[in-house]
Amino acid sequence: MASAIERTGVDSLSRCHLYAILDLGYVAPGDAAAVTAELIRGGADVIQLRGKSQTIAELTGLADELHGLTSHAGVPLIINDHPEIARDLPVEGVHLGQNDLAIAAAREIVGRDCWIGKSTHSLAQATAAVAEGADYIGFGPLFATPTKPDYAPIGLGEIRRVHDQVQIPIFCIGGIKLENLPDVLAAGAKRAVIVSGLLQSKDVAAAGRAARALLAQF
Ligand code: 3NM
Repeated sequence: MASAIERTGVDSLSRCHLYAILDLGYVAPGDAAAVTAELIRGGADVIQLRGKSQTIAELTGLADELHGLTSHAGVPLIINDHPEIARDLPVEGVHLGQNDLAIAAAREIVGRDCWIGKSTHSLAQATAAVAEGADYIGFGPLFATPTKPDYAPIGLGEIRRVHDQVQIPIFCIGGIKLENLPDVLAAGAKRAVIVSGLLQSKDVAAAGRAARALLAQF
C-alpha cells in the first residue's frame, strides 16, 4: 500500500520550502478549517497543527477535519507533540520538541512510516537530531517571538554552518516575517516556518504567496 506521504503527491520534504503552522493560540478551533484553506491557497508546502491547550481528543477531531483539506490539496499535515494522533489518523508526520519523547519511541507509537521532525535550538542539537533519525529539523528561534516566548533567540549567525553540517531539510523558525525573510535567506536559509507572520496577516493567502515568492528567489 502506498504510504500516506506518497498519497499526498509530495514525495519528498526537500521540495518543501514554506512550512506553516496552524497554531491554536492564534486561530480558534472553529476557524481552523477556513484558515487552513487560506494557507493552502497561499502555497504552504507543509502545514502543522499545534495546539498547546487542547486535549488529544480535541486535536484528533480537528486533525481529522483538516486532513480532509490538506490531503485533497497534496499538502502534508504534521501533528505537533502527539504521535498517538498519527497512530490513529493517516496524517503525514509528527513534530517533536527537545523535551518530548525520543524519535524512536514516537515511531513505535505511530507504527507506520511517517515523517518525524524535531525542534533544535543549536548546532549541537541539530546534529544530534540527525543522529536520532529525524526527517527534518526546525532551527531557531532566530528572533524573539511571542509564539514561543520562553526561548532565547539564536540569531542568524549559525544558519550557514548548520546547512553545511546537516543534510536533512532545515526549516528556520522563530519571529520570521515577510519583512525579515530576505535577511534570513541571505544568511543561508533555504526553508522557513512562519506562524504569526501568516496567521496575523489581514490576507493569509496573500502573505503566503509573498513568502513563497521570496523563498523561490533563493
Ligand atoms: N518553535 P512565529 S519558534 C513553534 O525555535 C516555534 O523551535 C520555535 O512562531 C523553535 O513565526 C516557534 O510566530 C514559534 O515566531 C514560531
